[in-house]
Amino acid sequence: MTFSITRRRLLIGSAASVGVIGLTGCDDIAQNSNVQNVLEMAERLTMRGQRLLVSKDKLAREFSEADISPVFKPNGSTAPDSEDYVRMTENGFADWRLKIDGLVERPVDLSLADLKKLPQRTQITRHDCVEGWSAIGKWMGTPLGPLLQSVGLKPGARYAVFHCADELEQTMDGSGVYYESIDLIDAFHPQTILAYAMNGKDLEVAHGAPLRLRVERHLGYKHAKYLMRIEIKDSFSGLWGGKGGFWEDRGYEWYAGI
Ligand SMILES: Nc1nc2c(c(=O)[nH]1)N[C@H]1C(S)=C(S)[C@@H](COP(=O)(O)O)O[C@H]1N2
Ligand SMILES: [Mo]
Repeated sequence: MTFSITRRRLLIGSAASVGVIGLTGCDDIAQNSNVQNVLEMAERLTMRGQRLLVSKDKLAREFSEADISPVFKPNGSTAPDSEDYVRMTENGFADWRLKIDGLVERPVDLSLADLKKLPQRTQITRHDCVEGWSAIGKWMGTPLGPLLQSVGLKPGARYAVFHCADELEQTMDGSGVYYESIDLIDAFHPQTILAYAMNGKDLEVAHGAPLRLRVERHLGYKHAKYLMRIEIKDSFSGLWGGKGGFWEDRGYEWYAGI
């Protein structure tokens, strides 16, 4: 993976900023469980700090049309190559369905047309990737909270897990499939939307067609593209590496608040 060096450096940067010193080798992080523990502790502190400082409905900054970046870099997967996905692109995603299941009262399968009939929200926000670039884009989609409310959350529901169509890393066991998760506080945040349009057009394949998450108070890797399924869960157990996301399983913070 070509990005990993810069990503690891950034991770070290954030560890240093919370007072962890003496990190030298990049690859030590993944292997050294002490460092991993310190990072996890730091993450919990950061999350508690942010949740105390930032009210749960505080909005990310929104921008004007004039601020929209002329170029918005596509990143990570930009053209999923699975047979199923390629077939869906060929007929404009007419056969694509978003499944919502897990700890819900009424599991559903929604088409793109179904989603477009739901309440809409448009927001112009800045996307910040840990690799050190940002871009401002206009996103339109349906707010996630009311949708989850409409399918009914069961007792114990704590996380929304986003399963994607792409494998960012080719592995024998499928563990390279992209996935992400957020808690229900972020799921019900007013700027958390399932976006099907960007800058006034249907979402392009490079940016996650037909549907991606926008979770505006978080770093780029939380914004899962190529959504296939939202699974409501009480924990991350049984999910790939158990850390709640593709990058999280590879050492990144689960709570990527900005
Ligand atoms: N399914 C999936 N979602 C993903 C990724 C990916 O590789 N696969 N990359 C993430 C990262 S690191 C970033 S910065 C953004 C990039 O979004 P963009 O391609 O619209 O710029 O998507 C995020 N969501
Ligand atoms: Mo990113």
